[in-house]
Amino acid sequence: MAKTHVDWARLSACRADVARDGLIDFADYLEFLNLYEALDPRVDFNGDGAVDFADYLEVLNLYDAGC
Ligand SMILES: [Ca+2]
Repeated sequence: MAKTHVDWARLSACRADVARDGLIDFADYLEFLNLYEALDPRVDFNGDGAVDFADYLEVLNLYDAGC
């Protein structure tokens, strides 16, 4: 799978980089799933105070969009 390079200046705004390594790749998806399963508030991507399927859909959109 190809990796997408992320400009470090934009990293703080790149929410799809869940693993915080500067790349958008499968590691981010796996990290998201770990946090999602733990109901970690860091993956409340839509900011509604709950970790649920809407956040899963949001991260897929962010992942597709890249940074
Ligand atoms: Ca949410």
